[in-house]
Amino acid sequence: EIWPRGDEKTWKAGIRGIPTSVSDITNAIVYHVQSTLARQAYNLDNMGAYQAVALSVRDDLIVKWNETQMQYTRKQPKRAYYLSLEFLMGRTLDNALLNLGLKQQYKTATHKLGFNLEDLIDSERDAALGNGGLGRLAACYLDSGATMELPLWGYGLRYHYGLFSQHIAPDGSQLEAPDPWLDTDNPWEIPRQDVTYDVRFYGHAERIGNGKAVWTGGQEVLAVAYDVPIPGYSTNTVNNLRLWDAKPKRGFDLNSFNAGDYDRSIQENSSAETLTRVLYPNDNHMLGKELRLKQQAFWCAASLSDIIRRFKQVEKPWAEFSDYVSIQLNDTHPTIAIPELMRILVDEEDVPWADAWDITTKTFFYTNHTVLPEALEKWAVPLIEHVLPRHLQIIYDINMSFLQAVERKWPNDRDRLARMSLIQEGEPKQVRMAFLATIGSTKVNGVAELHSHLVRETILRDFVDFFGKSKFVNVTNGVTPRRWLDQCNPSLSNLITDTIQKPKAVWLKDLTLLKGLEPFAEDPIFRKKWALIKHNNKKHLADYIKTHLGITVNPASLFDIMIKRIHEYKRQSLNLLGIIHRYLTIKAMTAAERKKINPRVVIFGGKAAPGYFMAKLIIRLIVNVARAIDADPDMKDILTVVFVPDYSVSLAEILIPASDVSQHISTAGTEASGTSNMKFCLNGGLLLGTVDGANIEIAEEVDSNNVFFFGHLTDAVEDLRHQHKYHPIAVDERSPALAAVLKEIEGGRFGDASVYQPFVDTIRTGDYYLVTDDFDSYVEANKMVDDAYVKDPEEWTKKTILTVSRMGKFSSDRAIMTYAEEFWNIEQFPIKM
Ligand code: BZD
Repeated sequence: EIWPRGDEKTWKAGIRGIPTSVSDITNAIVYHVQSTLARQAYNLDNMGAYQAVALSVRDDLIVKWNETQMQYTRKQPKRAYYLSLEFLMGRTLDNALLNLGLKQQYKTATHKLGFNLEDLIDSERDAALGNGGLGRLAACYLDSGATMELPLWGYGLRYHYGLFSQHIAPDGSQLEAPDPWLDTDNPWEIPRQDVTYDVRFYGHAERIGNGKAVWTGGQEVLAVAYDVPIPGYSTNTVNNLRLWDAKPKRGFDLNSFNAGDYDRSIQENSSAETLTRVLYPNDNHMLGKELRLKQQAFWCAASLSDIIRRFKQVEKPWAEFSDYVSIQLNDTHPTIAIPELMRILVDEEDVPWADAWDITTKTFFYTNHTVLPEALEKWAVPLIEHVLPRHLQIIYDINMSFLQAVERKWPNDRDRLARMSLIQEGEPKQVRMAFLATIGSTKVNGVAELHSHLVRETILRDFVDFFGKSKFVNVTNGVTPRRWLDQCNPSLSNLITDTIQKPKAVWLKDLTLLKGLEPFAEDPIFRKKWALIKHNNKKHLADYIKTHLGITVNPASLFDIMIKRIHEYKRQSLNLLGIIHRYLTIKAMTAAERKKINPRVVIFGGKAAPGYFMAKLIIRLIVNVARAIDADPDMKDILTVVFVPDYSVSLAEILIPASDVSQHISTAGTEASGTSNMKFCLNGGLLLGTVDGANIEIAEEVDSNNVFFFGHLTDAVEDLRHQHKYHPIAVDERSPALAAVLKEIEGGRFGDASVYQPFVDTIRTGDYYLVTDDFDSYVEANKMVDDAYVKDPEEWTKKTILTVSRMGKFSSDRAIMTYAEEFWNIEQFPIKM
């Protein structure tokens, strides 16, 4: 190897190491205060100190990031790429310090400079580049990929506005405000003005024979890379999350500008920049907007160009592409990458169609996250034709050869051809993206056992018949124990370390070692320490609620938490109706009876998609029920309901460690997995849930004695829905208790009844999510929770210890290693420094 320029020794002498002594760290911070921020000690506030600290940590990350990327480039291991439209990262500073192993040093260093590290950590704003579970899963997987020392990169979009922030209006309804998170400097990204690609939209595609075509005209937009370093925990690996920003290709149209047409000259500009303006705030709902399709195409095209440029450095034939590259599709959002890779291979690289298809299908893997029909992506054919004319041709060609193969297998089965076609007939015709992702991939996976089973039995049944069972597999989701235990619940993490006698750096990377806690469930002294930690976490949450909402909650109460996107299928409604039932029951009691009740604090958090009327109405009713209960002196210290506005990753880090019970109560068969259920259990909260998603596997691991299950099972749902539709029975008959609750809402107890009538109607008629059917058993399950919590606190604590000790399976390290070994065929690649 030849040193590129100058004197190697001089270069190497200048290369920065990672300062680990407190004095080197304070020097680095002061340097950034003085030079980068141009500020001084006397005018430095928490925000400024946060920035200086973040910049010095960024320097450390970059050292390891450079080393990691250089070693990948030199050795060329096979790499995997995680394509996700969402990465819900939350805050970075605390996580980076813990993963680098520098938190203690920074604590001392900032203290010496007159600051409290925890306050600085709290000054950071969340990177909310995702809606919910799907986006947060992507973030956990990046953490695990780096921690497991895998050559794994993420690709996404650099949205200038993250998920909207939520406010509550005086009448209780949700108000949305934009989230301009990049307005304050973002130290966690490295702009790469040198890494850019052109992406084309619109224009004209002309076939030139042999399956090839030429695509010209239209609009060209520039994709610019921004790199976000992803440090592994206690390793040298720092992987990369590459986010694309859209820029106009030419600054502005000089001709129109000179002709005095200023508006026109900047039009192209703004249309390019709109592309990465904002994250779409819908989860589990398909919205057929042109801009969304352009976002998908822009991100897929840029990412593939980048991956291919890297592949070309190894100078291998195209046939070996999938020996160097695996690409995981996070839901169908990046499905357009399949025809895009075909386009590059066939049109630009002269690879014959059949070979190109072989390469493509070996490269891609598809994760499905939902079986809800309204969430499955379908794009109108005329829209694709307009925005991506060449991709539509390719989709038609793929469909043609696929349907020919189906026809060979099942001759003259027209129904089957219609069912399996990538194109759904209708006005307009639509492209079924889940089908395209399925036929273009080597493996298709669901995210929990039940969900994967439903994928095989329902939406992709015909495809299982065609391809065989082995292509359709399960990888149960996981969560990173670094953020979701060590970072958010340090006291519990420390107690675990002391108890199982394994170094933290060992058990946090092999979560099955939590098993070592199990014997201590029988140790009363240990239980006392354990329970005290929970109590302190509840106090911490109570402080937050007091400061931010002015509501007093007693940490001695049972803390019952439900935090997730507001959705009818998730059934916040069931929780709310259960609360009203509890309220009415307590109202009917004598003062003496009330004294015996175990006080409960029910906490909700979650955002509704701005266009989702019913979800927003549910928020409004929650808030107004909370207010009515708060205003009722009879409920003091017995029942409190809190809606925590603007739920986020950083709020979850306060809420989750403080729960005694959390609710995961979706209609059976609707919640693909759920991941917060895992986080709660990992922090010693128990589940109140339906037999759905990953709840089932959690119960299998921790023992169903330690989970409060209720409600109908998945296989009953279809019949019940049929009954509601064709043989409806009044709520008064199905559940008198629920009927009484609905009457209170309709009687105006929680404000103008007419406002809430549309919500009540969803339950009275149709009841698609089976609230009526599950209500009574839900109330029963809540009684079991109360009894277990009050009657035998020691037994309760035992349950929580046993639960934590058995949560090893749900580490995202296990999940990412499954993807690495069984899908991507990539190997661990430790970085030596
Ligand atoms: O994905 C969620 C599922 O609902 C959960 O059950 C599951 O645990 C997680 C992770 O697998 N799905 C989403 O969060 N989906 C979205 O956020 C989304 C966003 C845009 C478009 C469609 C869906």
